[in-house]
Amino acid sequence: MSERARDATVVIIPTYNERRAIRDIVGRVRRAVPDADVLIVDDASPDGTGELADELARTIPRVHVLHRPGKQGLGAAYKDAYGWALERGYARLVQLDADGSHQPEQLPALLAAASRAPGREPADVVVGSRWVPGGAIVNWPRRREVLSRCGSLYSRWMLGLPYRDITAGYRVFRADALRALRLDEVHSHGYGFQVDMLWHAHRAGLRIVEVPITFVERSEGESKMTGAIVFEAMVRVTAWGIRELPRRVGRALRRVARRG
Ligand SMILES: Nc1nc2c(ncn2[C@@H]2O[C@H](COP(=O)(O)OP(=O)(O)OP(=O)(O)O)[C@@H](O)[C@H]2O)c(=O)[nH]1
Ligand SMILES: [Mg+2]
Repeated sequence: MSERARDATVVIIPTYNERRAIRDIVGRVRRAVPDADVLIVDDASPDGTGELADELARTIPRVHVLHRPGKQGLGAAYKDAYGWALERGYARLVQLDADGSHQPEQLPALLAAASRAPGREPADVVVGSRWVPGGAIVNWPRRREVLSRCGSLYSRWMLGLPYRDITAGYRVFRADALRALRLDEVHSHGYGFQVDMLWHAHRAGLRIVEVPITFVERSEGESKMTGAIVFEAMVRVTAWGIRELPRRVGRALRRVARRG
């Protein structure tokens, strides 16, 4: 591993049929964080995103491509990408959607929260959050906003998580922190994957910080969000919540006993 890689950041961009968006987003990432590498993780997109990604990797420095044999969901793509990045010794891993919803221009603020500063410990996990003060959404249909807010609220409540945006996909992980997680226990695919990761991180005692972002509705390509993805997340969060219940009740009782 080179000296550079030891303190380097890799921005992971999962793609499935994002041919119309990928060139623009890679350009924006390179401009916003010139020192960071980019890893495009493509699941054999039928629209040729993978071939375009290869061309970008040939022509733009520090752009890499990980090809996967077929569409197996966002969770599987991210886990492969984490493995790729940890093997190569990157210090920070960023998750960023290809569709422009996560603005690369806001990445320096997220990365700053993961760095040491006077009087502040670096966060292990930084979540680009729509639902903290200063966060915003642009052009999102009311139906999607309601779904997202309800998803976060439900997960907060079921799992007792103290964060606002639980399903957010714009995140920074410090590599050391990611290594401390049992990734083999994370099996969710769609939104559920983001909840699953945050819940694992929380239970591992990692320092999780939310930084406000402006989330922009995709302008190109098609959504991969399906009813099945929402259903998967709901079923899993409900099951985890029920499994966690005895522990939460135990903690609450101990708190009451200490006060009494
Ligand atoms: N490699 C890979 N990427 C995926 C897969 N599913 C979605 N993606 C990518 O993951 C990112 C998020 O997916 P989106 O379709 O934008 O899902 P979303 O953000 O929940 O919903 P919309 O923005 O409304 O479309 C995009 O960059 C997709 O191309 C998958 O199975 N494999
Ligand atoms: Mg999207």
